[in-house]
Amino acid sequence: MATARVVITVAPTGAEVTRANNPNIPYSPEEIAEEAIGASREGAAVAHLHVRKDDGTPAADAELFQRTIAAIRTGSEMLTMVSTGGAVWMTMEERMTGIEADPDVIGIEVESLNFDGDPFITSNEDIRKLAAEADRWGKPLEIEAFDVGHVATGVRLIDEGVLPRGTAFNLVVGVPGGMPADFRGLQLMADFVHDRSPWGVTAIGRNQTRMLAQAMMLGAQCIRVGFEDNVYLKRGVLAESNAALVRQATDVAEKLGFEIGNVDDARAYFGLS
Ligand code: KMH
Ligand code: ZN
Repeated sequence: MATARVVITVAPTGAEVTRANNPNIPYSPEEIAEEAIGASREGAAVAHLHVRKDDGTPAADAELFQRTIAAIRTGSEMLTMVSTGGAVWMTMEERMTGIEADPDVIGIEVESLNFDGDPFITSNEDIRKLAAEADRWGKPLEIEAFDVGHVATGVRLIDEGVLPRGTAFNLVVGVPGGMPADFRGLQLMADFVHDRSPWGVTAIGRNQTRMLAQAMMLGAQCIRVGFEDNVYLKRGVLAESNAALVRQATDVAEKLGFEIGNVDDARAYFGLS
């Protein structure tokens, strides 16, 4: 049996955690890029990006995305993906600013939920607007699915031709209000993925490592780690960097018998030539 390969995505900063949670969280474009590049040296092939103001407030600013992506590209060949989830309070226009930074991949929400208690809304109109923008820029999308219904909607949008065939799914478990970080939930979400789509898993919080192990055993081709999802290396021990979190994920993947995917594997995963 050929050894399966797993692409690792790093999410260096996100929008919810702050330096009160972990003082090592990067805020400036240069800090975010340095963290992404450090993570790429440990095996991350993709960087999922949000940007921040100097004080750590989530930002919706094309220039910050541009600086971050330019800095990453000077130090790594890893793929860059911009979030269009942004922060719960952003308008869709604000959430879409990262596209102007010419990333390799664009994230897309296809449903709504109470995200840890806050309404996080993505309308049908938003989805179509974003899908059209991604098409105009010639960029692949990654569907961010927070529950099984989101996966079902992603499948329907592909079948209706709103989203391209082969669009990747990121199954996110552990956001309060979404699918819990629980073995039964992840299995169910994976069962619903479109049969021609690659899929990966993001697990928020303390069950992260065991959920990512389950994801790989279920056939996930991509796993995500980073401060956006979890600031601890293990119970009570804050991670010193995103690279440390990636090193841990790499270690687990290799112990389970997987090889770590490189940038070419990441390009194939997203259907990039
Ligand atoms: N910050 C959350 C509201 C994404 O990047 O697409 C949305 C989020 C998911 O982080
Ligand atoms: Zn994100």
